Amino acid sequence: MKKVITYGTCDLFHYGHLEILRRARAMGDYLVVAVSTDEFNWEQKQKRSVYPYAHRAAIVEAIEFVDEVIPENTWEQKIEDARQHDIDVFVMGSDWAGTFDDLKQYCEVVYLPRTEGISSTDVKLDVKENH
Ligand code: C2G
Repeated sequence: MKKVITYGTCDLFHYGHLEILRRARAMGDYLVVAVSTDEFNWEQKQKRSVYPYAHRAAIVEAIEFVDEVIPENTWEQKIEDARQHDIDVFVMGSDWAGTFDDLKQYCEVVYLPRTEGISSTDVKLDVKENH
């Protein structure tokens, strides 16, 4: 079984999130998604998500082609995750290109083109200005 993993905040879940998860899953037979915890978002990314971790994780877990959801608590857990989950392919969007190349000694590392024209930040701005 070819196992794929990807990481994300997945706040205000949108089409760009769906598309990266769909393409990641298509690269193997089993998809693990590591969703960043509220603490990680604030402490490491200075981001406060609109939806709490429990909701973001539940939405991702409900997607039919997502097989497993785990919490992302630290930047450094990726190597351990790759080992523990016997990961074959690590996938991220192209905005992260090159960032996680250290994982290449543990698994294939693939950066896929971002879906243009959508982001959680864009959604927040759109709602604030137009709705
Ligand atoms: N993404 C995408 N197209 C978009 C928006 C996001 O392909 N229009 C991808 C990103 O490149 C990323 C994934 O969707 O691979 C999740 O994006 P975010 O939820 O914004 O997560 P991020 O803040 O990038 O956190 O350790 C890695 C981090 O947890 C990733």
